[in-house]
Amino acid sequence: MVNPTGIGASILRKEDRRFLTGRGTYVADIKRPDMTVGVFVRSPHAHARVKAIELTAALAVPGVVAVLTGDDLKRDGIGAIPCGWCVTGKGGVPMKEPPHPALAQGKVRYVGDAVAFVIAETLADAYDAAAAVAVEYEALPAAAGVLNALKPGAPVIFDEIPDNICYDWDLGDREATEAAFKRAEHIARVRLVNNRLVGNPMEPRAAVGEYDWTTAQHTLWTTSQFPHIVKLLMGNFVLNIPQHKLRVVAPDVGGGFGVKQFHYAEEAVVTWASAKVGRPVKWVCERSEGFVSDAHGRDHVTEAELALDASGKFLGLRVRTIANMGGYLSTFGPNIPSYLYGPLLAGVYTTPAIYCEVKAVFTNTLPVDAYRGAGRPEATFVLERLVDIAANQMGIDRAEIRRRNTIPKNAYPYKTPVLVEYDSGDPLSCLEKVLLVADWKGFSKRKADSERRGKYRGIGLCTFAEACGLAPSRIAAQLGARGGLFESSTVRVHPTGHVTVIMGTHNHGQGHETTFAQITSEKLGIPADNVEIVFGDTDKVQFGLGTYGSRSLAVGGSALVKASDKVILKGKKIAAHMLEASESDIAFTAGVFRVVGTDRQKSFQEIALSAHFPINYPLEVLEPGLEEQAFYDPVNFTFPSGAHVAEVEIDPETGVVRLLSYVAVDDVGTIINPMIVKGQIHGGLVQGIGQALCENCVYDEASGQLLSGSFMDYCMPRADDIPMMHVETLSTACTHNPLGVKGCGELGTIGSPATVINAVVDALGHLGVTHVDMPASPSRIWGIINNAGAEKAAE
Ligand code: MCN
Repeated sequence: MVNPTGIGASILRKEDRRFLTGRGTYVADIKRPDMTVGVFVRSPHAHARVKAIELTAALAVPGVVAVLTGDDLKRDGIGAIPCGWCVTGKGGVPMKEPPHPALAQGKVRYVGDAVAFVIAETLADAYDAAAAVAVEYEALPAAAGVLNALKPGAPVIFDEIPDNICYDWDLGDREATEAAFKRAEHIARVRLVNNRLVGNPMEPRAAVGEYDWTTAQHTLWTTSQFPHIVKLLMGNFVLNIPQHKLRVVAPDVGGGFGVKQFHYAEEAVVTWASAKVGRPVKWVCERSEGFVSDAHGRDHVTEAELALDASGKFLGLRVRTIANMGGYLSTFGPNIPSYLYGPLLAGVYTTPAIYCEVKAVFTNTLPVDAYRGAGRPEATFVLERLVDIAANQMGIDRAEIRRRNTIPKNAYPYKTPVLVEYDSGDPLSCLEKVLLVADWKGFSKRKADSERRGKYRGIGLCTFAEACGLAPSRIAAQLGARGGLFESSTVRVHPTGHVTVIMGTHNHGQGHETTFAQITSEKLGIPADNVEIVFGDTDKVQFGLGTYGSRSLAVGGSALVKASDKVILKGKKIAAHMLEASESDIAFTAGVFRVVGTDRQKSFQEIALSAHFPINYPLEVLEPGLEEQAFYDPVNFTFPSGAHVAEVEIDPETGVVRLLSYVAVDDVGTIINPMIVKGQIHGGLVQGIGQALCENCVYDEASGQLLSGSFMDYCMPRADDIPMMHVETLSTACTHNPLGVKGCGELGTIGSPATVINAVVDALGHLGVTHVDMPASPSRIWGIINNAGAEKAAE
């Protein structure tokens, strides 16, 4: 009998009952008795020495409670904000890791760097006092872009790192790749920029700190995707608070997209400040403040080449990337353009030799870190642009060149030349399906129709694989992670058979309260409505590592399965006792414990009740209670894959690119909730389409000023920019986790930038255009069309 709320059911999201009725509890909603309000004074300079900070006027503003600076941090022995990942470069040279003080000490290194923290009775008082903080700066020349920061004589951001290079890293077999290029009949080349992005979750970041001197207990409420990691990093490395005296709570969080996955300076300052002033302190980030204080994403400059034989078979891939780290290292920053990038360059292809070099560079910009997809969209973009360029130059259909190079289903497990082994996949089926659904063959007719209307029409294709489900701790540690990346789950069965599941992952839009209830429902044979999912509070949750890298289902869900299996095992012992049978004769299916081959049985509820009323238990072999915990560390990443097709139409008069259709066929293994998976893919697609068509974080190269610091200048995609998208799934089960699942949270973001830009380039192909950098904004496209026109006229 199919379980109507189990695995595979498209049930509505349980959490939407509170979200859609405005009853969520976000950090900004937290009110504590006697609470004060904090505001950060931030640097207007990209690079400057802090000569002096004069606080007299600020302290005289009515309502001010305190003004704290980097000197106070120093005096209190507060540590620097730590980085969670150490990348080792060529020749075993470890990355440079300069200290990151929570409030600037001596120098500011980007516009928005925090210089002082003002605490007052009201927000208005705090703003008045912040305006009265007089900081004397000595402005220094700034290096905003990576190319500027690498120039000889460039401004030096940290005195101890005169070349501004954080690491110079490589991956793959250099010699084998050079040999492949020597044998090549054709070489396709591209030079591209992967544009910098601002995450902009719906809810801006916020933090509330509180200190109870009677118990020496600190509490931090924060907009975080991983409260336990904040507790560990902040408690242990920054504030020196014993772990049992620190509670971190991340209640409802209104989207994170990676941006809330780091330990931020503001969290440490608010926690420290609340103990210092002896009152709770709340900071809520302004929307425009988020532009200069939330870590940014992407920002690569890349040169890449693909070597092919005469038939279009890929022989070798060579990639050189310069990645922007910003003014300090963020929690996962160094890992994104290295281990989350290089290993993805194999894509779904059989390319035998790959060599990738990455220079990570400090600049006078906000720190750069993970943003949905994190490294994988960048790798996919490089590869898929090259594949299109090669196909066009060699006169091979773009679908056909992919077909010729795609890993066949029977070649899995497939070891790529860049570290990873794909356990399962069927990318050719994804490709054929997407071509069919998108009517790839019928495109020329539609193009002719657009031409009749004076429009340029293009079709784009991208096939890709991603690595998610972070991470096997063993592998992550070899790659530089400074901690394990397992996950945990506790299944608590109440006497009535209702269940509370306590997860180490964090739900901030992904539907965990529903899908984890569905897994429990399937495993224990109870309705999903009988299951409550708890997460996000380090006092309620056993240690857990949070949500990012599309890991929650593959890693957290597997921990839940393990804990449920333990509950079933214990249930069998209880059933054996109650039914006077041997434990090995008890079978459990669909919520019923049965003596095999008989009609003697006990329901899950009866077992739960018995566990709590153990009147005649043989206590030496059977403990009362029914609660089990499990920790799960995966043996490998999961490798979802997909094939996407987009069609665009360009108006040559205005340069506006209109996305006409988008078809995605994705393999995410077993699916827990098809509706949630589609929603996740939709959301991801829109974020990738945003990067491709409109989003762009721009710094002035000369001054380091942020030019796109609000929604007036930073263009987010809106509903009317996006057509009805067609998402289909295909399931090849992951072979190494108990559910056979692969992540889906980032898929859309990984495939869509390349798909859309391949379509845009196709639309402009008749003008001789071979590459367009993102975003394909109207001004950029209009410029390309008109320059092409001018060039043609000059011929
Ligand atoms: N799921 C499923 N079947 C599968 C795969 C997933 O039913 N085969 C379900 C899962 O049970 C879960 C959801 O889909 O409910 C996403 O699962 P998963 O792929 O494991 O991703 P995570 O839950 O770990 O979420 C992280 C991922 C990332 S890395 C970013 S960034 C992101 C994203 O999810 N940020 C989001 N999706 C987001 N969605 C919202 N609304 N807000 C964000 O901040």
